[in-house]
Amino acid sequence: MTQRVPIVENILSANDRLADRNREVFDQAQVVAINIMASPGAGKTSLILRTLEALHGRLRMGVIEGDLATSIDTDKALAAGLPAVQINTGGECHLDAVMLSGALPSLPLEALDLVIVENVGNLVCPANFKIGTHANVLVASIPEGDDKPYKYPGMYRGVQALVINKIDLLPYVPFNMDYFRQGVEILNPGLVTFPLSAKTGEGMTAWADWLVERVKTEK
Ligand SMILES: Nc1nc2c(ncn2[C@@H]2O[C@H](COP(=O)(O)OP(=O)(O)OP(=O)(O)O)[C@@H](O)[C@H]2O)c(=O)[nH]1
Ligand SMILES: [Mg+2]
Repeated sequence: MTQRVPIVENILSANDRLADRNREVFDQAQVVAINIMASPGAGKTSLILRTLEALHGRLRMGVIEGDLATSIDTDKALAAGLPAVQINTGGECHLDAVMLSGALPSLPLEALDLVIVENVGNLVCPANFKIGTHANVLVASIPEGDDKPYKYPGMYRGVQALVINKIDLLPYVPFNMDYFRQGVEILNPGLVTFPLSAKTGEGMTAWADWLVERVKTEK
């Protein structure tokens, strides 16, 4: 006789329990944590580095960098003066709560207000794993194309804010903003969006203000 074993459900619920524990660790340290997700090259690291500048003197920020194999992004964060910890997923296409819990003791949480987690560049896997952060933010970027909400709905449904990066490229790349926004609105009505350029700095103030407000409300 065969028996059905709900392994996937068990793995996910074990992950969720650990995600709740991570959240408690952040809350005890009075730190707000943001999970940044995006496709490879959308500009997550560039946004984080610009955010550090934009928040100067307003919030104390740290970073957890998720990467398949390298420490390239962590090295950039450390060079910019950010407390940063590296998680190498060993080929996994997303971070999970176990990985995050292993990284937390390496950050000086008591000395921080905000921790930004850069998830692995991917528009599919990270959406399925809670890690214990207070908010999920998706970074879309202009060169990826305006059809991405329609093609990757899971990612667009599960976020509390959307950054539209690389707006400096709008004059050069075909991108119908109305079509893009309609797709977002169907999946996540009223989602707060921040069109910006991590390259030029345009639009960074509204994004930084949202982070400051988020930290005020959660603390
Ligand atoms: N034109 C333009 N280029 C940008 C902008 N933001 C990032 N870039 C460029 O896009 C490329 C990828 O940026 P990253 O910040 O490394 O992107 P990422 O999402 O962290 O990439 P992975 O960690 O590899 O997934 C780099 O060449 C950046 O210089 C922007 O606003 N405008
Ligand atoms: Mg990066």
